[in-house]
Amino acid sequence: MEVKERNYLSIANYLERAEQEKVEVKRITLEHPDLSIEEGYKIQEELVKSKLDKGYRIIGPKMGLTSQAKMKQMNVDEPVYGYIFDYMVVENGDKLSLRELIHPKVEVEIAFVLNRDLKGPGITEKDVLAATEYVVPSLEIIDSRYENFQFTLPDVVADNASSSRVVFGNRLVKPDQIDLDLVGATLFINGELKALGAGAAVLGHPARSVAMLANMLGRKGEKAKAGQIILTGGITEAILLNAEDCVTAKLDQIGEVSFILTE
Ligand code: 0L1
Ligand code: MG
Repeated sequence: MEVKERNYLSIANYLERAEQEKVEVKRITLEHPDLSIEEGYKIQEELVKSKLDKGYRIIGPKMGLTSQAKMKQMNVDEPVYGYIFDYMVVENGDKLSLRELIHPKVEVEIAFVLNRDLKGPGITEKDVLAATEYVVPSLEIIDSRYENFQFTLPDVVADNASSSRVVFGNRLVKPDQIDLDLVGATLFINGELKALGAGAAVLGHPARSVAMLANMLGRKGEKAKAGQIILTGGITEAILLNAEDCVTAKLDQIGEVSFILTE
Protein backbone atom coordinates (compact mmCIF):
# COMPACT_ATOMS: atom_id res chain seq x y z
CA MET A 1 0.00 0.00 0.00
CA GLU A 2 1.29 3.45 -0.85
CA VAL A 3 2.06 5.49 2.27
CA LYS A 4 1.07 9.13 1.83
CA GLU A 5 3.66 11.67 2.83
CA ARG A 6 2.35 13.58 5.82
CA ASN A 7 2.75 17.21 6.71
CA TYR A 8 1.86 17.34 10.41
CA LEU A 9 1.67 21.13 10.44
CA SER A 10 -0.80 21.31 7.57
CA ILE A 11 -3.01 18.65 9.22
CA ALA A 12 -2.87 20.64 12.49
CA ASN A 13 -3.86 23.78 10.54
CA TYR A 14 -6.80 21.89 9.01
CA LEU A 15 -8.06 20.96 12.50
CA GLU A 16 -7.44 24.42 13.94
CA ARG A 17 -9.36 26.01 11.06
CA ALA A 18 -12.29 23.68 11.74
CA GLU A 19 -12.30 24.85 15.38
CA GLN A 20 -12.06 28.53 14.42
CA GLU A 21 -14.71 28.31 11.69
CA LYS A 22 -16.92 26.00 13.83
CA VAL A 23 -17.42 23.47 11.07
CA GLU A 24 -17.10 19.71 11.29
CA VAL A 25 -14.53 18.15 8.94
CA LYS A 26 -13.66 14.70 7.62
CA ARG A 27 -11.51 12.67 9.98
CA ILE A 28 -7.87 12.63 8.90
CA THR A 29 -7.57 8.83 8.86
CA LEU A 30 -9.88 8.76 5.83
CA GLU A 31 -6.96 10.24 3.87
CA HIS A 32 -4.23 8.73 6.06
CA PRO A 33 -5.55 5.29 7.14
CA ASP A 34 -2.17 4.17 8.50
CA LEU A 35 -1.72 7.20 10.79
CA SER A 36 -0.30 5.99 14.12
CA ILE A 37 -1.11 7.25 17.63
CA GLU A 38 2.46 8.64 17.86
CA GLU A 39 1.84 10.64 14.67
CA GLY A 40 -1.47 11.80 16.17
CA TYR A 41 0.58 13.30 19.03
CA LYS A 42 2.99 14.93 16.52
CA ILE A 43 -0.02 16.66 14.92
CA GLN A 44 -1.30 17.63 18.40
CA GLU A 45 2.14 19.14 19.18
CA GLU A 46 1.89 21.33 16.04
CA LEU A 47 -1.64 22.37 17.06
CA VAL A 48 -0.51 23.26 20.60
CA LYS A 49 2.48 25.19 19.24
CA SER A 50 0.27 27.15 16.88
CA LYS A 51 -2.06 28.17 19.73
CA LEU A 52 0.92 29.17 21.91
CA ASP A 53 2.30 31.22 18.99
CA LYS A 54 -1.05 33.06 18.86
CA GLY A 55 -0.57 34.06 22.51
CA TYR A 56 -2.90 31.55 24.17
CA ARG A 57 -1.72 30.00 27.43
CA ILE A 58 -1.98 26.37 28.56
CA ILE A 59 -3.81 26.10 31.87
CA GLY A 60 -3.23 22.37 32.13
CA PRO A 61 -3.38 18.95 30.49
CA LYS A 62 -6.49 16.79 30.29
CA MET A 63 -6.88 13.06 30.23
CA GLY A 64 -9.55 11.52 28.01
CA LEU A 65 -10.96 8.03 27.44
CA THR A 66 -10.27 7.14 31.08
CA SER A 67 -13.32 4.94 31.63
CA GLN A 68 -13.16 1.20 30.94
CA ALA A 69 -16.29 1.53 28.79
CA LYS A 70 -14.76 4.21 26.53
CA MET A 71 -11.41 2.37 26.27
CA LYS A 72 -13.17 -0.86 25.33
CA GLN A 73 -15.28 0.97 22.78
CA MET A 74 -12.11 2.41 21.17
CA ASN A 75 -10.17 -0.86 21.61
CA VAL A 76 -7.31 0.77 23.52
CA ASP A 77 -5.65 0.04 26.83
CA GLU A 78 -4.31 3.52 27.52
CA PRO A 79 -6.15 6.84 27.76
CA VAL A 80 -5.17 9.87 25.69
CA TYR A 81 -4.17 13.38 26.71
CA GLY A 82 -4.60 16.86 25.32
CA TYR A 83 -4.32 20.44 26.56
CA ILE A 84 -6.76 23.02 27.92
CA PHE A 85 -6.00 26.66 27.01
CA ASP A 86 -7.01 29.88 28.77
CA TYR A 87 -9.56 30.84 26.09
CA MET A 88 -11.44 27.58 26.82
CA VAL A 89 -12.33 28.49 30.42
CA VAL A 90 -15.93 29.53 31.11
CA GLU A 91 -16.67 31.09 34.52
CA ASN A 92 -18.82 29.02 36.88
CA GLY A 93 -22.50 29.94 36.30
CA ASP A 94 -21.77 31.91 33.11
CA LYS A 95 -23.29 31.66 29.66
CA LEU A 96 -21.61 30.01 26.69
CA SER A 97 -22.93 30.47 23.15
CA LEU A 98 -23.58 27.46 20.92
CA ARG A 99 -22.41 29.72 18.04
CA GLU A 100 -18.84 29.31 19.35
CA LEU A 101 -19.02 25.51 19.04
CA ILE A 102 -19.82 22.70 16.58
CA HIS A 103 -21.70 19.86 18.37
CA PRO A 104 -20.72 20.08 22.05
CA LYS A 105 -21.09 17.34 24.65
CA VAL A 106 -20.62 17.73 28.39
CA GLU A 107 -19.15 15.41 31.03
CA VAL A 108 -18.51 15.68 34.78
CA GLU A 109 -14.90 15.50 35.93
CA ILE A 110 -12.66 16.00 38.96
CA ALA A 111 -9.69 18.31 38.34
CA PHE A 112 -6.44 18.20 40.31
CA VAL A 113 -3.97 20.96 41.14
CA LEU A 114 -0.50 19.75 42.14
CA ASN A 115 1.85 21.50 44.56
CA ARG A 116 4.93 19.94 42.99
CA ASP A 117 5.93 18.59 39.59
CA LEU A 118 5.48 14.88 38.88
CA LYS A 119 7.65 13.20 36.27
CA GLY A 120 7.28 9.56 35.23
CA PRO A 121 8.10 6.74 34.95
CA GLY A 122 6.96 5.07 38.13
CA ILE A 123 4.49 7.68 39.41
CA THR A 124 1.71 6.07 41.46
CA GLU A 125 -1.71 7.10 42.75
CA LYS A 126 -0.09 7.55 46.19
CA ASP A 127 2.55 9.94 44.78
CA VAL A 128 -0.23 11.97 43.16
CA LEU A 129 -2.30 12.26 46.35
CA ALA A 130 0.81 13.32 48.28
CA ALA A 131 1.51 16.02 45.67
CA THR A 132 -2.08 17.32 45.31
CA GLU A 133 -2.85 20.77 46.67
CA TYR A 134 -6.58 20.46 46.03
CA VAL A 135 -9.27 19.04 43.77
CA VAL A 136 -11.99 21.04 41.99
CA PRO A 137 -15.37 19.99 40.54
CA SER A 138 -15.56 20.56 36.79
CA LEU A 139 -17.64 20.28 33.66
CA GLU A 140 -15.73 19.56 30.48
CA ILE A 141 -17.33 20.53 27.18
CA ILE A 142 -15.85 18.37 24.45
CA ASP A 143 -16.40 19.30 20.80
CA SER A 144 -14.75 16.97 18.30
CA ARG A 145 -13.93 18.74 15.08
CA TYR A 146 -14.85 15.55 13.16
CA GLU A 147 -18.10 14.83 11.32
CA ASN A 148 -20.71 13.22 13.57
CA PHE A 149 -18.23 13.14 16.47
CA GLN A 150 -16.71 9.99 14.92
CA PHE A 151 -13.01 9.20 14.84
CA THR A 152 -10.29 6.64 15.45
CA LEU A 153 -7.71 7.01 18.23
CA PRO A 154 -5.01 8.77 16.12
CA ASP A 155 -7.70 11.19 14.86
CA VAL A 156 -8.81 12.19 18.35
CA VAL A 157 -5.24 12.53 19.64
CA ALA A 158 -4.45 14.87 16.73
CA ASP A 159 -7.62 16.85 17.53
CA ASN A 160 -6.32 17.71 21.04
CA ALA A 161 -8.60 15.04 22.57
CA SER A 162 -11.72 17.02 21.55
CA SER A 163 -10.85 19.82 24.02
CA SER A 164 -13.14 22.81 23.70
CA ARG A 165 -14.36 24.45 26.93
CA VAL A 166 -14.23 23.81 30.68
CA VAL A 167 -16.02 25.19 33.74
CA PHE A 168 -14.48 24.87 37.21
CA GLY A 169 -16.38 25.04 40.50
CA ASN A 170 -15.46 27.58 43.16
CA ARG A 171 -14.60 25.14 45.97
CA LEU A 172 -11.05 23.88 46.41
CA VAL A 173 -11.01 20.67 48.46
CA LYS A 174 -8.01 18.93 50.04
CA PRO A 175 -7.89 15.33 48.76
CA ASP A 176 -7.11 13.87 52.19
CA GLN A 177 -10.59 14.90 53.35
CA ILE A 178 -12.43 12.54 50.98
CA ASP A 179 -12.29 9.17 49.23
CA LEU A 180 -12.20 10.38 45.65
CA ASP A 181 -13.08 6.96 44.25
CA LEU A 182 -16.32 6.98 46.25
CA VAL A 183 -17.40 10.51 45.32
CA GLY A 184 -20.81 10.39 43.66
CA ALA A 185 -21.46 12.73 40.73
CA THR A 186 -24.72 13.71 39.04
CA LEU A 187 -25.29 15.68 35.86
CA PHE A 188 -28.53 17.65 35.52
CA ILE A 189 -29.68 19.38 32.35
CA ASN A 190 -32.65 21.73 32.75
CA GLY A 191 -33.30 20.13 36.13
CA GLU A 192 -33.45 16.59 34.72
CA LEU A 193 -30.94 13.94 35.84
CA LYS A 194 -29.08 12.91 32.66
CA ALA A 195 -26.09 10.93 33.94
CA LEU A 196 -24.43 9.81 37.15
CA GLY A 197 -21.35 7.97 38.33
CA ALA A 198 -18.65 7.69 40.96
CA GLY A 199 -15.00 8.77 41.00
CA ALA A 200 -13.95 5.14 40.55
CA ALA A 201 -15.25 5.32 36.96
CA VAL A 202 -11.96 7.10 36.21
CA LEU A 203 -9.41 4.25 36.07
CA GLY A 204 -10.54 3.02 39.51
CA HIS A 205 -9.46 6.31 41.15
CA PRO A 206 -9.04 9.79 39.58
CA ALA A 207 -5.53 10.10 41.07
CA ARG A 208 -4.52 7.11 38.93
CA SER A 209 -5.37 9.21 35.87
CA VAL A 210 -2.91 11.92 36.97
CA ALA A 211 -0.28 9.23 37.65
CA MET A 212 -0.81 7.80 34.18
CA LEU A 213 -0.53 11.28 32.67
CA ALA A 214 2.77 11.91 34.49
CA ASN A 215 4.07 8.55 33.23
CA MET A 216 2.92 9.19 29.64
CA LEU A 217 4.48 12.69 29.67
CA GLY A 218 7.63 11.23 31.26
CA ARG A 219 8.17 9.09 28.14
CA LYS A 220 8.64 12.37 26.25
CA GLY A 221 10.83 13.97 28.90
CA GLU A 222 7.90 16.15 30.07
CA LYS A 223 6.10 16.35 33.41
CA ALA A 224 2.78 17.13 35.09
CA LYS A 225 3.49 20.58 36.51
CA ALA A 226 2.69 22.21 39.85
CA GLY A 227 -0.03 24.86 39.55
CA GLN A 228 -1.59 23.51 36.37
CA ILE A 229 -5.22 22.32 36.54
CA ILE A 230 -5.40 18.70 35.38
CA LEU A 231 -8.67 17.22 34.13
CA THR A 232 -8.77 13.52 34.98
CA GLY A 233 -11.53 12.26 32.63
CA GLY A 234 -15.28 11.83 32.62
CA ILE A 235 -17.00 10.31 35.64
CA THR A 236 -20.23 10.35 33.65
CA GLU A 237 -20.83 9.62 29.99
CA ALA A 238 -20.70 12.69 27.70
CA ILE A 239 -24.14 14.13 26.91
CA LEU A 240 -24.92 16.02 23.69
CA LEU A 241 -26.00 19.62 24.36
CA ASN A 242 -28.70 21.82 22.82
CA ALA A 243 -29.24 25.59 22.90
CA GLU A 244 -30.87 26.85 26.11
CA ASP A 245 -29.52 23.93 28.15
CA CYS A 246 -28.85 24.81 31.76
CA VAL A 247 -26.18 22.36 32.95
CA THR A 248 -25.30 21.57 36.57
CA ALA A 249 -22.98 18.96 38.07
CA LYS A 250 -23.13 18.05 41.75
CA LEU A 251 -20.21 16.17 43.27
CA ASP A 252 -20.63 14.77 46.75
CA GLN A 253 -18.38 16.65 49.25
CA ILE A 254 -16.64 18.54 46.42
CA GLY A 255 -19.31 20.97 45.25
CA GLU A 256 -21.35 22.14 42.30
CA VAL A 257 -20.51 23.67 38.96
CA SER A 258 -22.80 24.98 36.22
CA PHE A 259 -23.19 26.93 32.98
CA ILE A 260 -25.90 27.87 30.51
CA LEU A 261 -25.64 27.18 26.78
CA THR A 262 -27.31 29.98 24.82
CA GLU A 263 -28.06 30.07 21.07
O1 0L1 B 1 -12.39 14.13 27.52
C1 0L1 B 1 -12.61 13.06 26.94
O2 0L1 B 1 -12.74 11.96 27.51
C2 0L1 B 1 -12.70 13.09 25.44
C3 0L1 B 1 -11.57 12.39 24.84
C4 0L1 B 1 -11.82 12.24 23.40
C5 0L1 B 1 -12.92 11.31 23.06
C6 0L1 B 1 -14.21 12.02 22.84
O3 0L1 B 1 -14.24 13.10 22.26
O4 0L1 B 1 -15.23 11.43 23.22
MG1 MG C 1 -13.05 14.78 29.38
